[in-house]
Parts: sequence; structure tokens; C-alpha cells
Amino acid sequence: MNSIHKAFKIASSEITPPEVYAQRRQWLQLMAGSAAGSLLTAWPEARAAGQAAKLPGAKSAVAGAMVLDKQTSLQDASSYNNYYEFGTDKADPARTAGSLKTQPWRISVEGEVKKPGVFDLDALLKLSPMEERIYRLRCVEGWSMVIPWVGYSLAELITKVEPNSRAKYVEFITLADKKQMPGLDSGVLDWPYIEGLRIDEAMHPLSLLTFGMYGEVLPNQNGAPVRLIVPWKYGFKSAKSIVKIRFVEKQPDSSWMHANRREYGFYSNVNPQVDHPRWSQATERRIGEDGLFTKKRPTLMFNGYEAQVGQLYAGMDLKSNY
Ligand SMILES: Nc1nc2c(c(=O)[nH]1)N[C@H]1C(S)=C(S)[C@@H](COP(=O)(O)O)O[C@H]1N2
Ligand SMILES: [Mo]
Repeated sequence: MNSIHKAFKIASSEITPPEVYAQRRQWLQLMAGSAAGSLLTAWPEARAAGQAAKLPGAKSAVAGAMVLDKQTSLQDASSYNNYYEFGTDKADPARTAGSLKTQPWRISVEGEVKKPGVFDLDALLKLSPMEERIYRLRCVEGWSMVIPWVGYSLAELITKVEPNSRAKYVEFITLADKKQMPGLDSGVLDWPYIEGLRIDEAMHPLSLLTFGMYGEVLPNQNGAPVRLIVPWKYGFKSAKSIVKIRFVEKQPDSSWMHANRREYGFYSNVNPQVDHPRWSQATERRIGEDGLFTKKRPTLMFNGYEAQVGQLYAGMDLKSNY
């Protein structure tokens, strides 16, 4: 473990209240027993029957993880989506992502790590106790939602594979399969969809490896079976349906940077003071609050997570590193 890993480990365990430990213990027992197996086999069948498999998580004790804003409805969060592999209209993914096959599923972890490997979904689900985290998600297009996600800190997986000293960045590569994804016929983005983070951003305890939302496994249109949520960055940094994680020395390009380098920078931190060339980022429309006379909300620096993540960018010019 390097010093960043250690600092985060200590910080999160020091503030974990006893009831959270109790919930975690309970969850581990659940996963150790027959429930783990039945959750996994229940996942595709429950989906086919139009019901979601339950995926509970203990309330997170990570600082900043439980936003108090009113939650967006599951209905809105699962029917207004950006998932271009399933079409570019907000309603497309809910309609077409039924063809996504989420089992079997594997994430291959490669590059500058001491212990590369392939993790199947079963192993990933058992790697660390599930937590519920209520995060704001803000899209660069100017809308936002508040969603109770279920998962655990990406740092848990990263620590396991032991990045070496050359691992400065982490690349996330998502599924690209024409047979399952009608949107791949369009040239809107380079496929596979790729995103990247700096290693310390990826190690931050708020970066969530996400398997569920609203106490259930992720709907396909929200990035099943496993995605990233980086709550202080614009939504497009939160890659869906991840199949590969690669540790690299040089800053990677994302699919969005390839599509338009002037509009989408590597960092893409939510910042009300840095406008997108086509849209102001000063305010946002909260989905579900969009009546004719509803006022927009002011967008918060780092999406409201400044106290937790501000120090990652100390001394950086956020206008040139947008
Ligand atoms: N693979 C993949 N991941 C993706 C996208 C995508 O098109 N493909 N869209 C991104 C964008 S622009 C946003 S705003 C969020 C939307 O997540 P949600 O539909 O769960 O709200 O997913 C991000 N992750
Ligand atoms: Mo977005």
C-alpha cells in the first residue's frame, strides 16, 4: 500500500460507526451463505420476469457519501438515460437495453499492477461488503439526479491488484458488442467507450464500483452489471458495463475526448465556473422537478463534494485542466 491507500483506509475506518460494522457483518454472512448463490442465479431470471433481484447495501460511513437532497424516482432514473451503445435518445436505452447479456460477466484487470487477473461477477460481488451511497449525478447537458447507488469503493479492487509505481492513471473499457448493442452501428463515439481517471482519483473512497441502485441490481440501461460512479465529475466519466480496467503510465484519452477534444477534457470535474463551449454549467435542472415554473438549481463546485475531493486538485488551473 502506498501512502494514499493508507490514508484512505485509516480515514474511513476511524469514522465507521458500530452499527455500520454490524450491517457489514450481516451482509458478509448473507453473501457467505446460500443467499450469494441465489442472488447471482436470480439476477438474469428475475430480469427476464420483469423483476429486479435485490441487492441491499449498508448505509455508507464514507464522508460525503449520503447526500440529503430528495431522491429522484427509480422510474425517472431508469427511463432518462445516456448509454449511446443503446441509442442517443434519452428514452432509447430503457427500450433497447433488454438485449444486454449481463451473465456471465468478467472484468479483466491489466497493465501496471503486480497482480493482474480476471474477476468474474461472482468474485466482484463478494470482494467487499455492499454499501448504499446517495450521490448526485450531473450530466454536462445540464440535468441532474440524486440516486441511491449500491456498491463499494473502487479502491477495494485496486488495492487487491497492487498497482506498481508506474501506474499513474486508470483506464476503464466498457463492452462493445454489435450483437447486443444496436447503437454501435452509429459513429457518434469511438467504441468501445473508454474513460480514464488519475490513480488518486480512482483511489478516492467516493469513487464507487457500482452494482445496484434503489436496493436492486442495476437495470441494464443504467450500466449493468457493473459500472463506475465518480460523483464529483460530469456523468460521462461514470462508465457503464465495464469489461476491462487497465493501469497505465500516460494519461489516457477517453472516447469523449476523441469525439471532441475542445468540449471534453480529461478531468471533467463539475465546475459551475467553467462553461462547456455550448452550454453554461452554472445551473442545473433536477429531473423530476421540471415543471414550467420550477427554478433551476445552482450547480455546486465539484458537484457538492469539494470538502472531500478539493485537495486532489490543489494548485491546478481548473480552467485549462477542464
Ligand atoms: N458505456 C457507456 N457509459 C456511459 C455512457 C455511455 O454512453 N456509454 N454515458 C455517460 C453519460 S454521458 C452519463 S450522463 C451517465 C448517465 O448515467 P445514467 O443513465 O445511469 O443516469 O452515464 C455515462 N456512462
Ligand atoms: Mo452525460
